[in-house]
Amino acid sequence: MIGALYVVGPAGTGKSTFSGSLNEWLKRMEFDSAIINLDPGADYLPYEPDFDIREYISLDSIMSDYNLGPNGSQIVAADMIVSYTDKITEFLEDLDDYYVVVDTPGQIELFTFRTSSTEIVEKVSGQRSMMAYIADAPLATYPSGFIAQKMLYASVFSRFFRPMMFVLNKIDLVSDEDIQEVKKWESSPDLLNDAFMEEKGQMEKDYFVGILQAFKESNIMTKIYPVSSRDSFGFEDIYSQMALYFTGGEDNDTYREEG
Ligand SMILES: Nc1nc2c(ncn2[C@@H]2O[C@H](COP(=O)(O)OP(=O)(O)OP(=O)(O)O)[C@@H](O)[C@H]2O)c(=O)[nH]1
Ligand SMILES: [Mg+2]
Repeated sequence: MIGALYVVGPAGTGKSTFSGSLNEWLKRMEFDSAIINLDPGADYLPYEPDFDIREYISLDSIMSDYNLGPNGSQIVAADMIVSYTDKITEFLEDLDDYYVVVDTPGQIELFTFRTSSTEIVEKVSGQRSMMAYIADAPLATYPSGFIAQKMLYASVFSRFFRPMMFVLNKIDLVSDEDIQEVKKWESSPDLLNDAFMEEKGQMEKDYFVGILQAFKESNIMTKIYPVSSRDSFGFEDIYSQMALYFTGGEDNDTYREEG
């Protein structure tokens, strides 16, 4: 395996769609790519997984075996994933030249906030691991929505300490002007400050100045990756970042332009 990209984020932001589209895009560019589903609770996936945790973990069986409701069984299921990491590494054994995309459980807490998740990443791909945090573009066009998602991104980073991309998904639902605006906030916290004050008013000032200071000092504002997983748009930059990290850029200009 060249490297694994773990796709994380809140429920419904498009993790599975992004995972499937990225896998397809990599294949279209003639890279070897495989996709792993680590969501035991997925009823439907918008792609055909090459490795599927649902073959080993069944939510229905957990519910009846442990007498649990849907939320409790999701947590047990998430915690069981770590017992199957040897199956995943077995699956990866022959995939030397592959990029691997890993779709994670629906709710962010089931992966990011379980103790076993860092162990899963370590066992499956160790240093060859990166994360893509999938944010919701329509929410990010509000300063408060952007900040809230950045804070969640920071909390994912705190857990895994791996290279991460802040992916703004569903950009087909927002205007180009809005995307440019979000990009400006990312590059200039002072503009974000002004936008936030306009949205929320001066009353929040003390809170926000502190948060912004933390963002600045922790270098959490770096770059955003706008994509539409629905329209398969924006994946060149995602790939470039993966190639840069995993291969030092060696692979970087070998993909062929589409069209
Ligand atoms: N318009 C638009 N819709 C999208 C995009 N990506 C995903 N969606 C839609 O968003 C909804 C949720 O997508 P999923 O890929 O299932 O999201 P998820 O984060 O995997 O969701 P859970 O695993 O259930 O938490 C679906 O209706 C997708 O079709 C996109 O780029 N644009
Ligand atoms: Mg999903």
